Amino acid sequence: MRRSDFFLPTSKDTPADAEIASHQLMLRAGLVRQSSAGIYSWLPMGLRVLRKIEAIVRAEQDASGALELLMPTIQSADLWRKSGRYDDYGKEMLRIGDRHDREMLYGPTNEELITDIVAGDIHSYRDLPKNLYHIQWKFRDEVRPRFGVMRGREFLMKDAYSFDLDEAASRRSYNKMFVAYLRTFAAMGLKAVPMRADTGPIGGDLSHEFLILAETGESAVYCDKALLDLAPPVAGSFSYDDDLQSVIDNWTGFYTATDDMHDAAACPVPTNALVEARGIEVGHIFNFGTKYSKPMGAKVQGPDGSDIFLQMGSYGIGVSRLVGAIIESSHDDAGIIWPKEVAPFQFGLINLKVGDEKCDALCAAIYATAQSKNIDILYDDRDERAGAKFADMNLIGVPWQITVGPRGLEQGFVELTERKTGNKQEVWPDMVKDFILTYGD
Ligand code: 5CA
Repeated sequence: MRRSDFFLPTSKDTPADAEIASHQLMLRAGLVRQSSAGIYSWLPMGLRVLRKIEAIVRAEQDASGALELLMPTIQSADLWRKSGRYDDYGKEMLRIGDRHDREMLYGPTNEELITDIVAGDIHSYRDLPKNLYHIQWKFRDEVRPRFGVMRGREFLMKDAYSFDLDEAASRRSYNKMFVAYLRTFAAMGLKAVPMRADTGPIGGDLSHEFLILAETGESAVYCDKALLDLAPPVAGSFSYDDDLQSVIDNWTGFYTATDDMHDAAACPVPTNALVEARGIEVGHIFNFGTKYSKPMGAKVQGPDGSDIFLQMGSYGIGVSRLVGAIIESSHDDAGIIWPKEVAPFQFGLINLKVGDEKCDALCAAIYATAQSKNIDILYDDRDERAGAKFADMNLIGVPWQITVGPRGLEQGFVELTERKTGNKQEVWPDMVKDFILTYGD
């Protein structure tokens, strides 16, 4: 992408209404614009990142055997009356009347809708297990939307719903998602900590939250340092056909606690092995038996011909929240530092002297090289001061910067800078091209 063709409104000024780094940087780096409280438009740069995160989530869900579908954002109130949650949800639910005065709502989650679909179309134990997911916008009329996309009112969630014949099978479905979540966050370059959690309005008695650690996290957490050193299960080392209980036991065998649970005097972990941090909840999984299947009539005929209500679980990932959470855990004073797995562009090409024949020609060649391999590159071809171009490239956080200027070229080199470390190397142009051509191999 040529910067001159792109829509990337960046700014040097810290927006007054943004309290935390990720929110400030998302506005300054031109990722989002607020349209009303807790509701955002995703500009082209922000959308690129959102799509990358979505793609990683989708790939890991698919690998675990979950099936993607797409349910609507607007749901009927009647469905929620069946489960009893229409009244329970209170003011957090956005209620809408259609032209026939039918009561509708903007879905805050989808347990009712998916259970209704399954109740209508799955009738035999032979059709189980099933895990169905979608990646869809949700609306929750949060009392205090804040921190930009981290606690929005409209937000993008991946939500999966498992249906099984009995509790043991339902537990296996839960375990699969647990492992898929460990892999999903690792694939984004993140370290996520699973913690036993409350179930709140979703219900059930088995639940885990996945937190990523960052100073501005909403919850204070304590955990055994050893948990942070665990490597997530890699392909080949496990199979989704196994019950995976030993993997889960390994991950949940460490001490973790939230602020209110933690008692320093009674803590089993010695102080020097205890991590005290703050966390951002990026995922939450639940197992709740027949809480929805019973009232919504989701049952199958079992092997002996009797009716059996389905055992269910639901599994959420905050896709739009992750954009903020990743920035929160990966930035510096100059701007965002994207992990390459989710970066909107892998390379930023800076032409220090637009109009100089040699600079223009080499930049065009480097740009073409990246394009030939479908590697995302942002070419800053604007006639701007060098300082402004560097500041912008640091702000938007592209992993590698390639700087082409007349002085370097006279001696035959260009500069390659790693955003994360700031390490600079002077290299021959052909080496840059080779680096691009072998990038990610
Ligand atoms: N039905 C269940 C699982 S599918 C559910 O709704 N779980 S949840 O309430 O925990 O939400 C799932 C994830 O969505 C959370 O872990 C969080 O990452 C994200 N999320 C929840 N509320 C918001 C919000 N207001 N803004 C941004 N992300 C949110």
